[in-house]
Formats: sequence, structure tokens, C-alpha cells
Amino acid sequence: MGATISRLMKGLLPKCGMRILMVGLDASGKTTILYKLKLGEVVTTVPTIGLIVETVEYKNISFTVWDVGGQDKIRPLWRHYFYSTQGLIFVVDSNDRSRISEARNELHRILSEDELRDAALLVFANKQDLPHAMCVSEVADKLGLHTLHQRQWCIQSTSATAGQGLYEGLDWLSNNISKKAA
Ligand SMILES: Nc1nc2c(ncn2[C@@H]2O[C@H](COP(=O)(O)OP(=O)(O)O)[C@@H](O)[C@H]2O)c(=O)[nH]1
Ligand SMILES: [Mg+2]
Repeated sequence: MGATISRLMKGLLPKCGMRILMVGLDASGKTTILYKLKLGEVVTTVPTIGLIVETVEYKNISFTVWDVGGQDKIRPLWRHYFYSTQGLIFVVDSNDRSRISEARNELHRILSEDELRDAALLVFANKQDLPHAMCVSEVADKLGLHTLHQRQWCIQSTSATAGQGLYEGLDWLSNNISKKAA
């Protein structure tokens, strides 16, 4: 069953394509980012109960988005989307101090996945427009980014609603992915 789903998922990938995964706790701003980027039509699918996946195909890149946190039962399903992932975007609500440690745990858990070991990590410290938002360096500390070894990472200040910082972050990601592929 698992193998069949994996094969199906691989078949859905664009030819020689690559995948960017964008995850984060719910309400961090992922859907807003996806629409703001205007890459193409956002397709929402529910491949199984409880896992809602949004995808956009842009050139030969597929952006795949879902909420992380809680729901241990659906966690094993995530793996079907890890194949061919070269970039991981982790979105954080910089204004949500009460869930920053949960965000940290989820981030480190996903980074421990074997299939993602070579993926470059871009963190969007989102909602920077809010007056009490944690600054980027505080978000970096609280997420434990400095403890990451052998991982290319970058943290970018963003305001998804204003469309600020998104393309700067993606520039970094595409530069680092292509450097690796070269
Ligand atoms: N102030 C502010 N609100 C934001 C920002 N990004 C997203 N939001 C709001 O946060 C809420 C959750 O956003 P959404 O994109 O649905 O989060 P998702 O659950 O991660 O997909 C919505 O009300 C958005 O309008 C931002 O940069 N600044
Ligand atoms: Mg969403």
C-alpha cells in the first residue's frame, strides 16, 4: 500500500522536476504566501482524512504545502511527499510566542527525516508587520537554527499579507538549490 502510494506520488511529479515543501503550524501564513506568490493555480487535495495538501506547479517546480503539529496519526503520510524535495520552507508566526517551542519541535522533527537530509532550509519569520512580533534573531534562536550542522539555512523576515520578503527568501533558496545541483 505504502509503496503504491509512493510510486503514484513520484508519477505526479513534473519530469525532472523538484519539489519545494512549505510547512509550518496552522495559521503561520502558508496559504497566504502561496496565493501571494501567484505562481499558478493552487490545487487543494485531501489524499487522506486529516491531511490537506495544497500544491502549485510552477515551471518544473512543485510547491507542496501542509500544516504540521499534533495529529501524529497522519505523520507517516508526509513521507510520500518527501521524495525529490530539495528545498524546505518553514513558516513561523513571529507573533505567536505561545507556540514557538511547538514550532521548533516540529521543525527539528521534519529535519530529521532521512529523505530531507540534503534539503536547504528557508525559514520565513512571518507576520513581521505586527508590532509585538519577535525579531528575526529571536525567532532564529527560539527555533534552534544555530544548532543545525551540515544544513544550509537562511531566515527571512516576511509579511505575507504585504507580500514583503517572499521573493528575497525564494532567491536564496533557488541559489542554494542550484549550487548544490551543479
Ligand atoms: N498581520 C499578518 N497576518 C498574516 C500574515 N500572514 C498571514 N496572516 C494572517 O494569518 C491568518 C492565517 O493565515 P493562513 O495563510 O491561513 O495560515 P496557514 O494556516 O499557515 O495556511 C490569516 O488571517 C492571514 O491573513 C502576515 O504576514 N501578517
Ligand atoms: Mg493554510
